[in-house]
Amino acid sequence: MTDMKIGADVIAADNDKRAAGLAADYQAMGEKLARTGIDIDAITRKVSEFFVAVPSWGVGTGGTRFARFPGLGEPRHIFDKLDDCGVIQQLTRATPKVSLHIPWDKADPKELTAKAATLGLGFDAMNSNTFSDAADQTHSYKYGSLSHVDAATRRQAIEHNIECIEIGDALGSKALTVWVGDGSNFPGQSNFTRAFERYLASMAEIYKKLPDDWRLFSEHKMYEPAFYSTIVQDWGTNYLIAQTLGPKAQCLVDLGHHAPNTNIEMIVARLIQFGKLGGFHFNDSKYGDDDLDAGSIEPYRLFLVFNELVDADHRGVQGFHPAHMIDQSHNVTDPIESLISSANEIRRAYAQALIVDRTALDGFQDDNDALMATETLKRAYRTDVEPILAQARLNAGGAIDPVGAYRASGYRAKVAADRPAVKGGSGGII
Ligand SMILES: [Mn+2]
Repeated sequence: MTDMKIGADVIAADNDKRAAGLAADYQAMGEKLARTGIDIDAITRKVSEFFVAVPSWGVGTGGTRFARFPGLGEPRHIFDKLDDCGVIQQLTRATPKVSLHIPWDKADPKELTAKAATLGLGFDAMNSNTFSDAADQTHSYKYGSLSHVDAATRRQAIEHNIECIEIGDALGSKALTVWVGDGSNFPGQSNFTRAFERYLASMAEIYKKLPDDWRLFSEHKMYEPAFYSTIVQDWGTNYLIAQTLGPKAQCLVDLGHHAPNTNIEMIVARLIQFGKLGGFHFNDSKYGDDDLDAGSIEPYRLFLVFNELVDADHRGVQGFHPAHMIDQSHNVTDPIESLISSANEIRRAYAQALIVDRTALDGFQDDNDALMATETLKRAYRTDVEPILAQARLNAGGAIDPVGAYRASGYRAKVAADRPAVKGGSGGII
């Protein structure tokens, strides 16, 4: 039984207003692409098959170290969060899976599975949390978790990750992303080598418990919550972890976890070349890990990342199936609208990368024709692929204009009536 949160009539009415315009735009774009030998329907089909997971924590309003300002109708628990994720999927048809964070989303796996099924959702990678203390835990993570100096604290963190695998196994998940806050705030506070040895030994314990068809993701982050050193500070360390642990261990690239101006697309290429690209946390940033909406600051960089992914696909890289997830903080927008918009931006970058003329690009690269090589990328990037994105949504039963249909539905006001208002004021990213 399905329990879609937006009425089919609401979506149909909104689509009706826009259908003629879309048909004309799609037709015109199809003719334009056909002149360069591209079949628009083939691109639309590929876009329809591209999905990005929504993080359960993303549907709540985020915050900064200054404060958090909750919005209306904040989800109270994982079942409310799933309702919100269901809305995003219903309208975009791009986000059929939800990524859970344990212990925040802990609930009976049978109830979670049943609830998700009514919304047409499944579960993506599981996320552990050993960067904050749960109410009932024995040992604190104030000074680290998997790399902690105390063996009992490390054991507790290992057991938590193993529990995440067990819960995920019951939910049909196939990957664990290990979240840590381990690091140091002062030079001398932590011995880099010994801490990393302890981290690797802990990760090896977790790796041993992975089912055969699972993957283990580690994620690099240059700073925060520790501000002098973090245990997985860059992609080189991330690669060393994946290489040390074994074939089921791969690296996650969170676009916001790099210094400004870092050539992230090149990191992506390197990880693909050596079989260690596990997937992405999509977001954008201006200065640091601001967790802004994907494509909001540097859409060209997002396109260049997708250019590497499509290139890998084009070259037929074996076993290439990166996981895609959004990981961002929504502080001043309705989180549902931000996630809808981000899912679209991610698909946009993918569609633009799909129309790059790769034969021409190869030729220009071999001829050292830098100008035409870069122009080949720009030509694809400048193409307005919105008709393709909208048509993909429409074909799959979604909305031509998902934010427009969402606003027309009055969903936020409806849930605000059911869910009590949350008082803000405290700091901390949720
Ligand atoms: Mn992340």
